[in-house]
Amino acid sequence: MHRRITGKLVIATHNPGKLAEMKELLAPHGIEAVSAGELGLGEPEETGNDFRSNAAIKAIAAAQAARLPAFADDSGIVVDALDGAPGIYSARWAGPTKDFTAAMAQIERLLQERGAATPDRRTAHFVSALCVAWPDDHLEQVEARADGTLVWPPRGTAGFGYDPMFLPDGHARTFGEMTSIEKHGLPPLGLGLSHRARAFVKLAEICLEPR
Ligand code: ITT
Repeated sequence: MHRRITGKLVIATHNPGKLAEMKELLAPHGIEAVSAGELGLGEPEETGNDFRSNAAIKAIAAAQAARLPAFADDSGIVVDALDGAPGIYSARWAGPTKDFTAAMAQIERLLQERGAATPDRRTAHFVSALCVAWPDDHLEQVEARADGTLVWPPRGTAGFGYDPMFLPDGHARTFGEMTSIEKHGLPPLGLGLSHRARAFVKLAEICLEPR
């Protein structure tokens, strides 16, 4: 049985870009959200082997610490020509200073080493695994992806992380050139464009009242 989210929800992320998007996605559903940072919660070690298990680790840790339902996202970019890297290590490729300009340059360097110059050799997808954990250990989990190609040089200053390098299929602008509303691509713009918005649509279907 799926469980509905009611009352207060902890957003279990320490990434400001994700936090802003997760708050925006929740806003129309009238959920009272408080961030892990506001509650002074720590960051658990992400020891899972896939997005789904790392999302669960983060949601469970926050739900236990706050004694409230907690909502976590584990995400990353999967580059086909790099055998799926950086994947679940997407945050780590930016290093302790969270330098995503350097992380994007590293991807580009590896793509060039492999001679991946044309769009068909530069395909990639973002993945978002979302998990809501309750203090009694109940879990709800969903996952979605957004497909596209990697451009160089990066374009746009909106968004966060690898957004300026990612051109979603069927679009002429990178996520870095889109407003967050365009990146979500939710009604009336569409049925979900980003990995996170697409996963959130699935979560909303099972855990939230219709907006
Ligand atoms: P939390 O664990 O605290 O949520 P984090 O940044 O460490 O924050 P992840 O472990 O899930 O989160 O790392 C995912 C990385 O992938 C993240 O740091 C981003 O740089 C990148 N990423 C994920 N979603 C993205 C998006 O929508 N646009 C651009 N980059 C994204």
